[in-house]
This record gives sequence, structure tokens and C-alpha cells, in this order.
Amino acid sequence: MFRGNGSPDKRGSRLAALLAAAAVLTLTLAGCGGSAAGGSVSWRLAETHPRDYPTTQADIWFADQLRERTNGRIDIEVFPDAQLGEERDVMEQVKLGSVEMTRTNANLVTEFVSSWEAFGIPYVFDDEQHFWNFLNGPGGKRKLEELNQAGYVGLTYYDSGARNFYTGSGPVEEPSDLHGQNIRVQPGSLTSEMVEAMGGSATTMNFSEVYSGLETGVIDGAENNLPSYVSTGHYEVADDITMDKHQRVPEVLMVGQQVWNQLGQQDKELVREVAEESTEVQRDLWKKEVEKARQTLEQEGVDIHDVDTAKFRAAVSGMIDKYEGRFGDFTSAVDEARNTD
Ligand code: BDP
Repeated sequence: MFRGNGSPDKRGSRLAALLAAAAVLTLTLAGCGGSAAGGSVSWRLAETHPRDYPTTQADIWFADQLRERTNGRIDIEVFPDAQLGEERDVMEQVKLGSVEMTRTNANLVTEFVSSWEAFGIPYVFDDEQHFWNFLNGPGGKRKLEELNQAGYVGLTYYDSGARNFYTGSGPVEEPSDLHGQNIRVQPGSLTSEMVEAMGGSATTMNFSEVYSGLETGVIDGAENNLPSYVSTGHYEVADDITMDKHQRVPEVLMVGQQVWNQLGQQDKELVREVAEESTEVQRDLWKKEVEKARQTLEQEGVDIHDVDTAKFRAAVSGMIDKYEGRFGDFTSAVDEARNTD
């Protein structure tokens, strides 16, 4: 029997087999990162907080819903506890496409999109209602679109409450108590200027280094919302917290633009829709977590100082004017949000 390269028939069927294999390979490769329309999607979502924190729980809800609604075709795995790196480094990776998604804090975005500094203007939002009116309105939508300039696609916002000072070397009842205190601030934010305007000094540090910074005395204090103050255990080493509520900085869920562009139109719509729904889930969890955090702090004997925020606001009025002027569009949208419902 002839055993050469095969008859023309056999060569034809080998060619068909090769073409089929190539098609399978293309589909598999597409599934590794993004997908052609309707193809499988396998993404990683980086999160700083632990699994039981409200942002992480909302990330997980978002991922579970997408998996369920697509029979596992869109498969997003959430990595909590900064397993994929510190927030700032993750932002770089998302831009490059080596991590597909992250949930980050608006103050951390400023290094990549400078107009996001606006979220760090002290006391720019009056209260929670005003903050959400803005985020849910045209101003909030525009801010998400600004992320596109830097290679990101913003999907939705999560709550992060109000940020407050906490110290281990005596309470801060008014801005003058910050004199001589070294306060940790988030990388890239307007917060360092704010701390200095109030009379303290500011040190930029990654979130995960704050506990040891407080413990060793490299810093005297830091600032955050109640759930973060509790989940990080910072209250153990800085047991006075001042409810000065200097900033309300949203959390944002985002995808790298290159990865996003590989999604088909229907998938883009679905991912956005589920992300928006996850905001409601997160806001609900957030409210409960703030209550729980207060109770924990009371049980642990932490001193919660409910201060007159007007004094803190007055100390940074020059800074507020400067940035409200610089970010005029933002400021007008914030004003409009104040007058909605
Ligand atoms: C928390 C944010 C987290 C920030 C952290 C910080 O949820 O994303 O990284 O503050 O202070 O409130 O760095």
C-alpha cells in the first residue's frame, strides 16, 4: 500500500483538520483575555480589601451574577487582600491589560487622570445624599468618561462614606491639634495639601503599610472611613478618631480599555448593567458596615470625637476656592446636584 504523503483526498482532509484546529486555537486565545462577540471571557478583578468588606462583597456579587447570567461564559475572578498588588501598581497593570479589572478609590486615580483630583476637594459634598445625587447624575457620568483618556473604562461607583483623621498621640479636636503630627495620606491625592493647610505634615504611604507605620511611630496618624479603620485594625494602634468628615471620595469599578474593546456590544451592555446593579448591593452593605464599625469601636473603647466640622472646613477654605475654580465644570455639576430632589 502506498504510504507517501497521502492521496489528494487524504491531503484535503488533513487541510480541513488543520483549519479546524486553527479555529479552535483562535477561540481559545480570544477566551484568555477578552472575547470576540459572545466568546468566553476570563478576567481577574483586583481588590485591596478583605473578602468580607462591602466593596469586595459587591465585586463578588457582580462576578457571580455575570457567571450565572451567561452560564459561565463571562468568568471574573475576584482577588481580595491586594493579592495582585498595591492599588497604585494595579492601576498600571490594568492600563497595560495584564490585570483586566480593579476596584479602586478615586483619590488613587488622580495620578493617571488629573481631573479626578476634584473628588479630593475637602467638603465638596454636603452629605451622602448630595454625593449620590452627583454620582448618579450627569456630573458623575462625565467623570467616568474622563477615565477613557488614560486607558480605562469606568463602570460604576461604590460608597466609601466620609474620611476622618485618627491618631495615636492624643485626640484631634480642631485643626490646630494637627500641628506637629505626621499624617499618612493616599498616593497622588489632594489630601497632602489639605493636611498641610490644616497645619499637619503629610506622608504618602501605601495602604498596607499604614498599620506598621502607626505602630512604629513613622507616622502619628492617618485618615479613612470607619469600616476601613476597623477592617485594617488601625484603631488598635491609633485609638482616637475625629469625625471631621473632610472628604467623600467614591470607589470606582473599572476595566482596562484594551480588554474592554475586545467585548462584543451585548456583553458590554450586560457588564455595565450588572455593574450598576452591584452599586445598590454595595450601598446597602455599606450602611450596615458603618453601623457595625461604630459598634466595634465603642466595644473596643476607641474614642470617637464628634467635632464641629466648620472649623476644619474654614482651615482649608483657600484650598477649596482654588480647586473649585480649577475644576469649574465639576463644581457646577456639584452645585446642580445640591439642588436636585
Ligand atoms: C480606603 C479605600 C481604599 C484605599 C484606602 C487608602 O477603600 O481603596 O486604598 O482607603 O486609604 O477607604 O489607601
